[in-house]
Amino acid sequence: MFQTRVLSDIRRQKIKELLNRIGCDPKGVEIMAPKAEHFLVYARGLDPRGANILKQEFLSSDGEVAVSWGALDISTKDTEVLMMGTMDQFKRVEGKLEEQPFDLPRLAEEINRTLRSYREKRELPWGGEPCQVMGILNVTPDSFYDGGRYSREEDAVKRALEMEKNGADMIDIGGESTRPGSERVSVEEELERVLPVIEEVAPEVDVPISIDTHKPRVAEEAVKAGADIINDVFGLRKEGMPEKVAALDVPVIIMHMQGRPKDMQEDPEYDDVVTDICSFFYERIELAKKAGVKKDNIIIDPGIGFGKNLEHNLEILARLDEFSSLGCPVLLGASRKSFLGEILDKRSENRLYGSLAAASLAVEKRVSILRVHDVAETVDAVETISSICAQR
Ligand code: 7PJ
Repeated sequence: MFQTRVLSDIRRQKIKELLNRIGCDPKGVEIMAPKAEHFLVYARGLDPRGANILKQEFLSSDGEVAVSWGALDISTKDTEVLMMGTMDQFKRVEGKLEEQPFDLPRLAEEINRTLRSYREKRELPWGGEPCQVMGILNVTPDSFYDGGRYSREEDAVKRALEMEKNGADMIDIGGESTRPGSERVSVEEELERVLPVIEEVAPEVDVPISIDTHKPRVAEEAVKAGADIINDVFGLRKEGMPEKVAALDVPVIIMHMQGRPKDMQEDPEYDDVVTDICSFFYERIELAKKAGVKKDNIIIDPGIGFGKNLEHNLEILARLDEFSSLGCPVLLGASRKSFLGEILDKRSENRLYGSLAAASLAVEKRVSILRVHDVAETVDAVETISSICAQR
């Protein structure tokens, strides 16, 4: 028996260990390790002439590029492409593209940056562990799971301290529910809800506090009161928000939402849910940078349940690692959300185990922050999965 088997998706270091164990020459290990890592890289908006050169370059390195028919006979203005190859082939092609026309040198740079972002460990702006837990503290009367529970200030402070004790790496304070069908509240109302809580909590806890708001005035007052991070579920769409975030110079979470909370769950539609959300992030990151926000301060979040049906949410979760190609830490908020209710046929009180399953998958798929209601349980899940993933 040769005892053949297909190997798991192991990372660079493990591949090198395996080659050493087989007894390869040390030079051979360096040459062969990049041939053992395979990638599919998608790009859009290529000039069809450039796409044809790209295909030739990959083919001459024994890789492959899928292009549209319209790109082959130059009948379209631009094309999507799917590049397929080993790390070694990507490196070789990148070198050759530097000499080519049709914006191919810039494509080479983007491929290089994308592969680097995807493969490298990501740092959070405030440092610490690679995967961190954000505890949710809603000071709203109407949030779907904890609405009304922590609206009194002393209850909110108690809850924040409890989450910190349970291992929360940050606390997210929100004064406006964004559940489907919810209505917006005024700036004054939101400030009245969150400011006293931030002022009470900030001096008591050692972990950063984020303010869940899309309004520039609330963001500013909250930071003055002691908040360290802005969590914007509207993705910097409120007028003046990008400039405000830049001026405050704090980390910001840009979340994707299709539509508005009032009507976002009425038949949401995408061409390809992950591609469409990534396009949104590319556009928002550019806009934020133009307004003066530092790239290192941007965290992205695909926004589970915000203008997405069950199938959309599941596909986002299955392909979560793709978002780390953008070079920003990724946050996931799946805790007790209604997609779990749809899968399990359970109310929000009984969705803890489903939430932990989603959180565990997210750790494996390179997510940097998990926004959750159940801190102690999630911290255990994160530590377990992180220890396992460190083995590959
Ligand atoms: C999210 C959020 C989320 C971010 C809410 C709930 C609904 N902020 N705020 N990501 N969800 N960044 O608490 O489940 O998924 S409100």
